[in-house]
Amino acid sequence: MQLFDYFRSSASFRVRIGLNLKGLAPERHFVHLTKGGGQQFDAAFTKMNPQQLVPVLVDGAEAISQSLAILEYLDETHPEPSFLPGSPIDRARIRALSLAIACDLHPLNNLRVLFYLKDPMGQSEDARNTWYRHWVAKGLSAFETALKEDRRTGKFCHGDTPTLADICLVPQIFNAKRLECPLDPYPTVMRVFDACMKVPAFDAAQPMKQPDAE
Ligand SMILES: N[C@@H](CCC(=O)N[C@@H](CS)C(=O)NCC(=O)O)C(=O)O
Repeated sequence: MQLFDYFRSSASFRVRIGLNLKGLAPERHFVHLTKGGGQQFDAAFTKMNPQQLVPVLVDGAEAISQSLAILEYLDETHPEPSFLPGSPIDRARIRALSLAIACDLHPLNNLRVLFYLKDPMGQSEDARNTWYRHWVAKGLSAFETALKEDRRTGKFCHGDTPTLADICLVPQIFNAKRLECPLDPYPTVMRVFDACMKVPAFDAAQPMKQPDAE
């Protein structure tokens, strides 16, 4: 397998965690998202992913985009340890937590959205940071309530082993820290984050431990 990723990309970070949890080490290809206007716009990469977004996982002749599709593919092809354990209702909760971050929070703060706010929308860096922190606060505050008020929350988001929900949460917290978003209001989220970061698969996947880190 081959992974096309970028050290700072949180969607790529999700996939790196998933690969580490499964004990898989694909060949790595780094796609710099800003150098020379962004290597995600190169013709060869665009052919693999017309969305021009990382990550992309190539398995044999097939290129898979979308981090959650990649993670579910890895889970189906390498079932242990499971990212979606338990009964259908357990899996529904894990998916709901994962999608709250991957579909509702993360896209609003993506690089191309922030760039568009700058040009052509003409928003200052302060205004863009306000936008960023607003959506992080809204997303994490709901996530905190969902974790705190559910007895199925354990050491991790759902039970005592890492699931897809933790894989989505951790990169989002790294982003929030980088943009100096206040995290004190989310003690349950941060307890789970700290537990995840003690797991070597999460720790080794973090941005500054990647070969392309700057
Ligand atoms: N829903 C996609 C999101 C992928 C995504 O937004 N990737 C970002 C990095 S985290 C990217 O490639 N951005 C490039 C750009 O905005 O031009 C997934 O989960 O894979």
